[in-house]
Amino acid sequence: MSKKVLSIQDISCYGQCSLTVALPILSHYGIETVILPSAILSTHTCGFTNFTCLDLTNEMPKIIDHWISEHITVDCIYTGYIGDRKQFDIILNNKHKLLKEGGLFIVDPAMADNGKLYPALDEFIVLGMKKMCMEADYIIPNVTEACLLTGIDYVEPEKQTTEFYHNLLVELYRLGAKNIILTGVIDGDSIGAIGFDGITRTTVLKELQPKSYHGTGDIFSSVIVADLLNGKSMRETLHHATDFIIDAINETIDDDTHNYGVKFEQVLKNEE
Ligand code: PXL
Repeated sequence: MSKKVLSIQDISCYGQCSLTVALPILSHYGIETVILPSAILSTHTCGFTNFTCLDLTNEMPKIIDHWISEHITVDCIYTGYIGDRKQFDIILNNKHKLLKEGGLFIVDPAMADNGKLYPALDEFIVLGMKKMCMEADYIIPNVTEACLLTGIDYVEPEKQTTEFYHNLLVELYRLGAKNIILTGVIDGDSIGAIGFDGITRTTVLKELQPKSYHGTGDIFSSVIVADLLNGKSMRETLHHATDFIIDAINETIDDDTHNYGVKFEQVLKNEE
């Protein structure tokens, strides 16, 4: 039977991130999607100015209450970018009502990159993401997010060591997350991710790409969510998600007009 995922994140109408990438990717891998949009923005908030934002915090409990009255449940709740701190309690207070028994709560604490919080966010978002990570079955932070969640000082990529990554993983596990997938891990000319379940570390590294793009974190997480629900192992999942990002960058890199996201659609097409 096909699995059902509820994805809670914003709709950035233009810019290839959050729900506009999660939905096509999950659907492609045979997952039924349910969405709870946290806000509607004209674009994402990095690299664009004067973007519009319609906050949907007040609508969220009404949508959830209707689902509960209809006995709607899902196999997984997958959260991403959250722009309003009031939404964390709404999600945490309702997640057990919406998740089937044994269902997965997967948190991508999408809030920061390259040592900095995204422009529209503040420390209350960090606190809220931390609360969600404490209850998660899987969390998928990048190195900057892992530092914000643990209080470990961020250091530039050239200074990041195996020990630094290990400390981040151990501290994130101590927070309460059952499984951690740390992304954007660098080793010389390689980049990738480390999975950690409290005992075993699974490291997958591939060739560092010449350019980085916005939205690749959301694509990475969406592939991971799909693969985990489809029963793939941590190692298979990490290989697939890192290869997917490399392929998407290669599809995009020759087009100078396309710098707001990556052409992940071509990768899905090539996988058919
Ligand atoms: O890709 C993460 C993301 C999602 N949604 C919005 C964003 C960002 C990152 O900046 O601005 C609105």
